[in-house]
Amino acid sequence: MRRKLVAGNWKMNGTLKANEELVAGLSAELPAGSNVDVAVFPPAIYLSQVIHALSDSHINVGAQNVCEQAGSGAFTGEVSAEMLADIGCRLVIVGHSERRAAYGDTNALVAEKVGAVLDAGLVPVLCVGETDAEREAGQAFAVIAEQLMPVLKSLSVENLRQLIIAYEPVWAIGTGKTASPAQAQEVHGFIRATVAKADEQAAQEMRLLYGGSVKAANAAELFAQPDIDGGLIGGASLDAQEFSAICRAAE
Ligand code: G2H
Repeated sequence: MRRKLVAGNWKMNGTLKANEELVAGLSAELPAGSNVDVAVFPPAIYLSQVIHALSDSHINVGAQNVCEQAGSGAFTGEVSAEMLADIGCRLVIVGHSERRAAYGDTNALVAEKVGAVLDAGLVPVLCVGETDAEREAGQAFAVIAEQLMPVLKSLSVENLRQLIIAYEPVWAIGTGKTASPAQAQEVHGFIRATVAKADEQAAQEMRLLYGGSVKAANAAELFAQPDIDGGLIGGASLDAQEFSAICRAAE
């Protein structure tokens, strides 16, 4: 049985004060002992604040991006996976569509970042997903296979078994449009079958998250699908009550 994971991607949102309130709300709303794993991904500058605030909590903290270069060196403005591990991060989102579209995260670079995250002992949450035009052209599976391939090819079986994949159709991100549970399940089934070609056990154990305008009102139906093991939540993760309701929908 795969444990469900609900992950909150705060994107470029937050202030010291707002984070303190959000984390206090989550701690109050989400007591330990649930059968759902929960993680939040604040902006890099607030990671230490949130890790400290959640130090006694079951809620994990992750980063939204990472440098593909290991360790330290002359890479101005970058943060390495080892640095994230050093401050207590547990997970890292890699290849979010916003980074692919605006910051040059190609499939090859994303695969390097996934490797860097694993080498530092952290868990990558690899994002994949097609645009509206690609879906309309019947290219959704081909695009996702192309996004997966460099990662699947570059990882050892042992590392592959650590990976989490999030399917985020670009047309559903922050748009209010959600993939129907059947549409999402179809792609999740495809992703699991693709991973199975590399390693059957990894495919069976791997958590596949759905992301794209998930809210409390649509979460339960999505999470009930056989290959959907939780969600990567953007806008709705900034409201403690709404995010907690999504976490409860995964129980
Ligand atoms: C997709 C998702 C979180 P939202 O980007 O990664 O955002 O839930 O706002 O669509």
